[in-house]
Amino acid sequence: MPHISFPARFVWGAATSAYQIEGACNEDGKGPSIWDTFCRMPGKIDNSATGEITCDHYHHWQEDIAWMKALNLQAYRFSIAWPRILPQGRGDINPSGLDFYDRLVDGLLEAGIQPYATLYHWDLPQALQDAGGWTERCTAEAFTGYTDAVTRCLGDRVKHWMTINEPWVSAFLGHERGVHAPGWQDTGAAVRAAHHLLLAHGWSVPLIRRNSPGAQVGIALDIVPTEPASPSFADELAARREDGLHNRWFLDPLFGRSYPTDIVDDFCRQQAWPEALIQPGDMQAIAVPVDFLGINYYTRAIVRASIPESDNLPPTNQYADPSEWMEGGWADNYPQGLYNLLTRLRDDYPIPPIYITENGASYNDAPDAQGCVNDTRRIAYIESHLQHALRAAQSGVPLAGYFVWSLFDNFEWARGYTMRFGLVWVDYTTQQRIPKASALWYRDGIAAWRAHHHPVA
Ligand code: IFM
Repeated sequence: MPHISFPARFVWGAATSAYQIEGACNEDGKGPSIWDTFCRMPGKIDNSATGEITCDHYHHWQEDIAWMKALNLQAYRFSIAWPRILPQGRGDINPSGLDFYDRLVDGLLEAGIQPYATLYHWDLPQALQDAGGWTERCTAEAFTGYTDAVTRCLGDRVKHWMTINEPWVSAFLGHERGVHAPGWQDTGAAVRAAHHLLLAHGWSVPLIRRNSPGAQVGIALDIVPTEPASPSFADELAARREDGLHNRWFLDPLFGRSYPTDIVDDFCRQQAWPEALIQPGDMQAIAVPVDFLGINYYTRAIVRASIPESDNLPPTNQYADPSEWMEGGWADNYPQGLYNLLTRLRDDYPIPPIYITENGASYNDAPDAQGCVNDTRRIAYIESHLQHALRAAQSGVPLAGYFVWSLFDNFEWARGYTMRFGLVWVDYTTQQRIPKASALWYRDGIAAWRAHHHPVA
């Protein structure tokens, strides 16, 4: 178990998000989100699944906190559903929505678990989408009102905040490829959405600090290390471009370098660079210093110039060894990529402390005759990624914590319920939870780490 080699102040956790686990989509005054709408569009989600019930965490949150405690988690990363708090996206607050998170946070703290809250994990209120959603600057303005409402209420107890989860996914999968809500296929719209997501982040950080004194504030990015499929110049160039589109497009402005010019040029050539997108003060707002950077890592992208750009990213990773593919051919298991990306961040950017805010694998092992879920491949995945994270930490990357994605099996967006990422298996009919072998392994690793570093705690 690699846990024990991590430092005494390391944080061990697991992560989820609101739409993926809560259910209760129409309860207690919650407004519809773009995912409620998207799930009703024919052909968008495998087996026409929805997040209407999923793990029903909204009603099982007390039991779920008991599971977290039983697994020795020190921290729990969850997201807050904007349409529960502001059903219309702005305006009147729905007190029942805030109450839910108020109780959840109190419950976590009573159980000795630190809440790590994400403000936006993709469930935009539909009312804002009806007015253009993230392609409009006013959505970033509305986000500050939402941030203010949430952090005024929870800021006394939540001391770790993430503004936006994976802005690339929200902007480009949602507005360019059309495979996530809202399902648009327009590169210019994706560029606009990306800018407004970053603005929402930048404008919110000072607000959070005002309402939550002493809090640590960051953003969670999905960084995908890109590798050329061959040493050819064309493949090298294509890999560099993919890195620009996916990684530098967000890292550069967050670290004060504005948007990468090679990619801006590409967008201009495609006539996808929006007029008057950047207004005075925007880039300074986006570059507000953060207290930590959240990194979500799953896999790499192996890039070949001769195939269409959209085929170069996971889920295909067609040049990787198929024996390393995770469930659904989704991505290949490539732990070395985590070391590569962490050390690259250390070398290329003035990084603050880093949390791995998501890392995990989709393997669909089910309960056996004895009711045990023996997910040995997930244990191997997490163990090898921890080893590479440790190597990176030992070479100077300021690593502060690690969150498994996910605590529970849950609604995996366009893939519905066909992929299971959880440490805890969920029966979506009975809502029974069964900790998998990986959950027990993770629990024991944290216990060993605690016994080693904090013997009297
Ligand atoms: O389930 C998602 C999560 O919502 C965001 N990061 C990647 C996970 C696995 O696809």
